[in-house]
Amino acid sequence: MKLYDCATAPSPRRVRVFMAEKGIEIETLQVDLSSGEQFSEAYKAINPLSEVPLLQLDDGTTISQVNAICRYLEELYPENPLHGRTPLERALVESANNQAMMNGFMAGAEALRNSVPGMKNRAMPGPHNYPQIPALAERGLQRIDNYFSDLDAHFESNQYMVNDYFSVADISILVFIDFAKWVKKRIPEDHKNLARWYAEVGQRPSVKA
Ligand SMILES: N[C@@H](CCC(=O)N[C@@H](CS)C(=O)NCC(=O)O)C(=O)O
Repeated sequence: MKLYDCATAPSPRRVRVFMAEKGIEIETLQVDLSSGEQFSEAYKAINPLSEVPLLQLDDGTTISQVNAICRYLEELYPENPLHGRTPLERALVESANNQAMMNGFMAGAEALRNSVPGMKNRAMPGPHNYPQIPALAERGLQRIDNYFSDLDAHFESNQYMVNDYFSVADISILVFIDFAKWVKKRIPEDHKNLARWYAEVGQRPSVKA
């Protein structure tokens, strides 16, 4: 198995932190997004979506999308489950993880990709070009603020996203919060619950991945 990765990008970091939590080691190949390597014919032959991360199995099968890759690895390495230990936990983790994607990552990507000059015409990742819409960048910043507030309220009475169970949803949110710094959004001073959670999960060795 090989993981196509980019050390500086947030989406593959979610997979790296997940693997570190579970003690999984996989051969990792870097795709240099800054030079546009994702659009090279060689990489497009492996991943027509021109995105990272991508997991390639020994028989050549490829799995794209962070959530699908983490799910597959969870099935292969069931010890220390991060997707839930019971049917209810699995449902709650999936719900929280979907929200992290929609309200966190999509908001951050909207804010970044619709504003920075280096992403002109690249407002969405993937094989198709889309022009930037400045109003979407503005809305993305508002959505980040709102998600920070929602998370702060959640952590008032919960240790992690799902009660006292650390899961893949916490990994997604941690990586989102670090990604939000790219658009100069940090946990506001008065969001004490979110800051408490961030400080706690930030001490896990896996976050360095
Ligand atoms: N929905 C995809 C999103 C992956 C994604 O956005 N990857 C970014 C890096 S964080 C990428 O490959 N960007 C390439 C580009 O901007 O051209 C997933 O969850 O895996």
